[in-house]
Amino acid sequence: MAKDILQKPGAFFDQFDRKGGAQKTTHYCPGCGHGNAHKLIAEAIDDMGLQDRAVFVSPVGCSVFAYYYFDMGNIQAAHGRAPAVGTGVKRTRPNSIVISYQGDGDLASIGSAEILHAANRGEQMAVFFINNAIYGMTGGQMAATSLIGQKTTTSPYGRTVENEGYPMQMAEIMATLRAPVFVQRCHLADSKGIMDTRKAVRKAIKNQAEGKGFSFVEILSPCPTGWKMSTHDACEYIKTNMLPIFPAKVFKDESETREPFFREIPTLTDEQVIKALELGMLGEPQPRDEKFLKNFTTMKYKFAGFGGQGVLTAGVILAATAMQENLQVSWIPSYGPEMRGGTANCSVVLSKDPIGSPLVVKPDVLAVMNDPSLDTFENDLKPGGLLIVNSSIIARKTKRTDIDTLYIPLTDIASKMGLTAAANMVLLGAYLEYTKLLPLEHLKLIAPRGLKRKELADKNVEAVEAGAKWVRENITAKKTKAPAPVA
Ligand SMILES: Cc1ncc(C[n+]2csc(CCOP(=O)(O)OP(=O)(O)O)c2C)c(N)n1
Ligand code: SF4
Repeated sequence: MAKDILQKPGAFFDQFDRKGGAQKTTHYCPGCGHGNAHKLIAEAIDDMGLQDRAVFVSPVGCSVFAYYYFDMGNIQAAHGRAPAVGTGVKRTRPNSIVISYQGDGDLASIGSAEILHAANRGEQMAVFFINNAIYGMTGGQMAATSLIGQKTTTSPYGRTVENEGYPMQMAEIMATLRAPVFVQRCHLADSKGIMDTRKAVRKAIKNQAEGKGFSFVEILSPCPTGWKMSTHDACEYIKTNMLPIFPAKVFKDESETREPFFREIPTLTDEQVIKALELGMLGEPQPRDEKFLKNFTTMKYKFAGFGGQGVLTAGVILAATAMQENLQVSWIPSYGPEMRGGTANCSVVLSKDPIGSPLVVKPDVLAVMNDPSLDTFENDLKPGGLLIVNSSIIARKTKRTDIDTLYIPLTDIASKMGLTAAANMVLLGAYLEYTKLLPLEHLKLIAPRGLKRKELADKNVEAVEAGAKWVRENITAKKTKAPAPVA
């Protein structure tokens, strides 16, 4: 005799580990639709034998903790960015089954651009959009999908068309795009709705497994807590209030006619990667000794100036020079918004340990090439830090008295050599000569790399030497801002 075995789908963990004790209940409120939606997805993945390939991208919202439930690959995306994260997963691992799961605040508000573009690109993923017409997690604020007249904490008199516009009909919007293969809206308000949702969930996942493209399933889902209703009334609310505005139906289904498409993983040899990333410019590291690395204290830099003064390149070259000593490095640029006369800056961190954040708020060393840069960053420099001022352009002196300052005519030195643009290399040469942080030889090795024109490469080395020479001739009392260099 056939026997039905009732048990949790295998794609769920046996036990839902949660912080703070409760191990046998979920963190969802009683009557919440997220639990049902999770179960339908887990069953489908399980029945289709896709668990080992599945990657669940959870959103910011009540379902942020989906990784406590789904026993599969899990990534938690920044608010609204699940489709972008899913895109990255799918493109690098085309064999994965990507589940992008989002609430209405996540998908239809903050993430509206991400979902539109992922859908428009036809990313090979299944998107489950849990529309409960409210921000559940944050305590019931109005969502893009809240109904006209719906009272929420941010629409206490009810949503109006005049103030907040119409409820956003995401399934309808998705169906206008050419790329999506399957778009359906369903609901969890009763058994029939749940069974329809079950089928839609399966179709979306099957489509992905068969390479058919982007599937979007909108699921109207009860939020008794946010709506301040009993579970029963919440289900009735979906039927009487939500379904007339958000009809449950298939908006588009080309699952049968679409040609399958399976993206291939680009395979690159090490040589190709090195060439593509221009890592060849670095050459092999030439570390001095273990002691240098061990004693190195983290150094943070800010290089700032006009676009075209080479401040971003100065940061890259310093970071690459430090890599010669096997140091960990980070570099991030920041571009000014103005097309002309704008400022640019970059942050560089050198460390013997992995770098947690590339952001530099309080630099140990600040190099400024123009007046606005000095004005902007002067006060950020750490007390006792080193300020390098391009005195060819900046006439004023710093107001700080608790720092060490070098005024160097960087642009004039570079111009005399016939290459004004090399002021950035003059800067680095002067800095390393002054502090002895890293060997000048490393810098001279790195400075010309990446430049295709041989004469410019030579000029870069010349500029490094000119900067170092200027320090030797003009600065008598050298100060070491860095760990004592190892001879
Ligand atoms: C960048 C950012 N902005 C705002 C928030 C606050 N926030 C957390 S969850 C959420 C909305 C969640 O609502 P929804 O996506 O509908 O999911 P639900 O909780 O209803 O399942 C917001 C605005 C945040 N965490 N991050
Ligand atoms: S607040 Fe709403 S969406 Fe969040 S867990 Fe509770 S019922 Fe579910």
